[in-house]
Amino acid sequence: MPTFKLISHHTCPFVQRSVITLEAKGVPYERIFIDLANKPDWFVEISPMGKVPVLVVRPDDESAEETVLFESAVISEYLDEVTEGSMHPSDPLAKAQHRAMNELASAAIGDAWRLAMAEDLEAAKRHEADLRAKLGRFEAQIVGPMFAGEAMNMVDASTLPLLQRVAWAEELADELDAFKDLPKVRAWLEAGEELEAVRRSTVSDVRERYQDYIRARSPWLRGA
Ligand SMILES: N[C@@H](CCC(=O)N[C@@H](CS)C(=O)NCC(=O)O)C(=O)O
Repeated sequence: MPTFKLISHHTCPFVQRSVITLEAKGVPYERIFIDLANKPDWFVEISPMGKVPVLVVRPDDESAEETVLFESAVISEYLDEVTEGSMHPSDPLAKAQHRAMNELASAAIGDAWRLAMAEDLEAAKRHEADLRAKLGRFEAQIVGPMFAGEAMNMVDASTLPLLQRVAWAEELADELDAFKDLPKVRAWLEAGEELEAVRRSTVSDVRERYQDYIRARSPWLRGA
């Protein structure tokens, strides 16, 4: 088995996806945190998009070179393939549907970010509406307690970091409730946060760090 080094940021939901996958698969890894506001030169050199996560894969064979992977979906797919079991359904059509939902979750992370960075409540509500349209698609498909039933899969790993950040952002604004009338999504988040792989996937103060970050940039939010 190769060894893995994950280049991370404390609050990044895309990084958290990779960590959940590593944790769920029980794969040992080293985690390096960087400051995205002041990216180290070595990171700029290895990261083609200048974004985290980046997974550095060091092969067993010491004479072979390290490989750098970027993009959270690609990293998760690779980790899933080189480890025991799969976090995808075996049926090709179901697998394709799950991958499509992962894409939807990525787009929703964009909505959640725009919501958190909105300059006023009106703008936040617009982004929340975009987000809720996507969450409604999940609501219609969730089996419970996880997306596809009892076992955690890749859609859970891709989407729970999004749901956590929506909840953390909206704790700062009583007027927002992205989970209103979406009981399955809400229950999914609650059940997901109990999972060991999810609990271990962030630093312990991630919620405070995330809220501090958005408070500093969106002064209309409570407590800013
Ligand atoms: N599509 C990418 C998105 C990753 C991403 O946007 N990461 C953010 C942090 S959450 C980043 O590194 N931003 C730094 C920058 O854009 O300069 C993925 O899925 O890995």
